[in-house]
Amino acid sequence: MRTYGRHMPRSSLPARPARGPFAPDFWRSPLRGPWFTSVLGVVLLAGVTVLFVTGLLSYAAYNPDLSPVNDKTPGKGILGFYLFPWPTDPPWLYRLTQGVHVTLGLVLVPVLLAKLWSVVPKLFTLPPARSLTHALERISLLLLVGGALFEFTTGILNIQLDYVFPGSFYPLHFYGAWVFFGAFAAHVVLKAPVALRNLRRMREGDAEDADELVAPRPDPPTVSRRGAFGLVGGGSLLLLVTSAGRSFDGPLRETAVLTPHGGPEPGGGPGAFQINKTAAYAGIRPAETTQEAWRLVVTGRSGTVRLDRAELLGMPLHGASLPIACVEGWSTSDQWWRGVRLRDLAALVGHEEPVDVFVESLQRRGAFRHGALRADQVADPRSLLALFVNGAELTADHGYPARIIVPAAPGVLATKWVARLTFGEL
Ligand SMILES: Nc1nc2c(c(=O)[nH]1)N[C@H]1C(S)=C(S)[C@@H](COP(=O)(O)O)O[C@H]1N2
Ligand SMILES: [Mo]
Repeated sequence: MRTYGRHMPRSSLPARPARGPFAPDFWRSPLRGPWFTSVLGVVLLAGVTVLFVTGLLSYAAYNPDLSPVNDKTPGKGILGFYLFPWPTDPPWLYRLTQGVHVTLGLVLVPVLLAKLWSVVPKLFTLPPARSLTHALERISLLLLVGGALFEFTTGILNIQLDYVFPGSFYPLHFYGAWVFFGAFAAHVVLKAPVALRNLRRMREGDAEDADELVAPRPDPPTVSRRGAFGLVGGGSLLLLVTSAGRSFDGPLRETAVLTPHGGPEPGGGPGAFQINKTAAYAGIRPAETTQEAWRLVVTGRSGTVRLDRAELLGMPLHGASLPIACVEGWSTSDQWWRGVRLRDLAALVGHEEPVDVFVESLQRRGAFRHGALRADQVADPRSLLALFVNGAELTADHGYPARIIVPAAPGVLATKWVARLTFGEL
């Protein structure tokens, strides 16, 4: 005798009972259950919220509304609503927010994988949709799981593989974040009450209700629930101690064994801090940076001036102690920069009032050879066209003859090998 489901018209029924992963008793782990899933869910609720907020902050830190180059998502429309001018204080702000974003993202990987494992039988329930609401719920789950995998994958590829998608990572990770977080928020609204009830009930010692997550015919346990949490937590801890060092330099940086440092290891001396792209990689020829060849071209309201290195050294020089903090999550401690204030250069071409600037490098190809800074960044007395670092001339790899350094700005805006500054409303 075949048995038929009660709610289904006969015509659409499978002729045989569900087999393989679609059969409820295919899933045997005694660990699966509402409590296991709820604990992981609550950890992700907190963690993903922090990831989303620090991600939005990183987006704002890029000055995304400044044309022509920083605005990489011109079609963002209403998704740009939260934008605010990224401040220049405290100077370590991006170091903190982006360090947290990347390190936490890595640390949550085992939790995310365990959570997906804990609910995987649900992906195989038949029929695929019982009703319109059920169909909508399953579509939102698809967006949730797909969005999570997409965001974690693009994020990890970006920090591990040295920009596999230069330029395109930014819009992908940006729009992916909105899809993921939209589905995440809907999921939380639907599931948080159940998850919290599950946790409370377990604390009070109640048995678990029968639940679709609980295996109907469980195998004997090979690991306790506590052991499984230990495995997940241990994995997270391992990722933490092998990646948090990227936010420091010196011996702590050496502990970040799992994470590439964004470029070759610098040697000793004043330039001994993280190098993102070397001069050779960026195609900077030594002949174009000599005293004879290099000129800084500064344009503004009153026209254009060309300055050689000697003329720049003749302007008032100022110092500032500032870190480099990359979107990849690594950062350096404060370096001692010395150079000409950006606001003095603006004044030189007729801008006494705070004004935006468009920065161009000698570099001809590749990402990050342009950058746009906002008027308040230009106005800050610590914002420099740096000529020296740690008491010596900039090294070629750190941007000789001149580079931008701005407090709290992401490393990507600290343009190296600067050739041209154009002041004016952007
Ligand atoms: N011209 C140019 N400037 C650049 C880059 C680049 O590739 N080209 N990389 C930027 C990025 S992404 C970072 S994080 C910092 C790294 O600076 P550092 O190599 O001196 O540590 O330089 C920035 N300036
Ligand atoms: Mo960077």
